[in-house]
Amino acid sequence: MFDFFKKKPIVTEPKLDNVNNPMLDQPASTDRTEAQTNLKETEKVAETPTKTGLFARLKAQLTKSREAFTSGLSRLFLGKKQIDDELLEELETLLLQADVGFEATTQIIDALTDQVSRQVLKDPQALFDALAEQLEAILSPVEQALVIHADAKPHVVLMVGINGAGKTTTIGKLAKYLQNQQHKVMLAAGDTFRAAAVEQLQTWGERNQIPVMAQKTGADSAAVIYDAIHSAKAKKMDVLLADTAGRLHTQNNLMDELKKVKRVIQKCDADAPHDVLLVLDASIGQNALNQAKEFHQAVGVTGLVITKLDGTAKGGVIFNLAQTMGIPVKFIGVGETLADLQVFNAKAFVDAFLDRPTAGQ
Ligand SMILES: Nc1nc2c(ncn2[C@@H]2O[C@H](COP(=O)(O)OP(=O)(O)O)[C@@H](O)[C@H]2O)c(=O)[nH]1
Ligand SMILES: [Mg+2]
Repeated sequence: MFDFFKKKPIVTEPKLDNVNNPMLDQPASTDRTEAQTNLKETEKVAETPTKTGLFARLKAQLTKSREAFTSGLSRLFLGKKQIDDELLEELETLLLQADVGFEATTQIIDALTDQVSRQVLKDPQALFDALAEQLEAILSPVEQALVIHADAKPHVVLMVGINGAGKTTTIGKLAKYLQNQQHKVMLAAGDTFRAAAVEQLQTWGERNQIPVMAQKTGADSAAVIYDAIHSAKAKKMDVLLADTAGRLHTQNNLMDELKKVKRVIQKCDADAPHDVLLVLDASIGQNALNQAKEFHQAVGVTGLVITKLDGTAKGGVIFNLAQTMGIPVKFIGVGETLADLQVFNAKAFVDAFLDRPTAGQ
């Protein structure tokens, strides 16, 4: 699997058709120069994607979630000329199976039933279009981009989430994204529990010329981030992305630790953290909801990053999260390369989820 953090220096002779395809894994070698060249190819993809390219990528990466849902939909509609109660009931089951969740499903089905009874919807195609509208209406309110406060210097972003959710990977992608927007970015290696975590961030920072503030494994996470804020202030950084340990949300002591990190940060800057981004792995489905509730209660989450939407059929959980939590979705992760962090766009997501063409395609 391609992982730009863990990846060892790469390839001696890349095949021509592999050069621009960061999704294709490459055999390891020790040639550092070639590795860097190859890494740059990966990064180029992040810097210059067109709108059409991004949509095509999103659509390709959402294949599993889409196929699970739309194959069921086409079976429902097969041979149907009219909309009846049975069709709506089956649609309800399909939405629940797709992890859309009880509340969002109920809202959708109620709205569609109402439109059918008012004879606004006359055939399955009209129902499909109305379904798309409803799905978009659920996601639109949570489509809120990350806004960097220009006067914060630094705008502190605390990344939280359980082990393996994709925090550190997302920090790398986000750092690149913000750098491309001309922000000066610094990273704080706040995951001091895992020996490899500090190194992972440092190596990546070195490769990408992004400063990383770190102490040794076992250091106090709050202290690392506190020092990093001071340093970022002195260096007039625009953004500080702070990594934290992947803590199990059911372990109160770990939640307490996060609360402490937040308290300590506030001693440095009363407005910080300016954002607390919760990274959620979409492939855990409904469990994402419990995680969101617990983290939100503990540290007040300002935005979500939903990762691993590629390779899972549980992408529908995003509707569930939007409907029940209403927390802004800032970004989605649809793969392991730098280009695979996308600013969340409700319409593009629904179009990719339902396999509808989108504007500009
Ligand atoms: N397929 C896929 N893998 C991802 C995505 N985001 C992260 N990962 C992988 O998930 C694993 C755990 O990520 P990591 O950032 O170390 O998680 P952390 O423990 O929360 O810091 C790594 O192998 C990442 O490459 C994503 O959007 N898609
Ligand atoms: Mg990590």
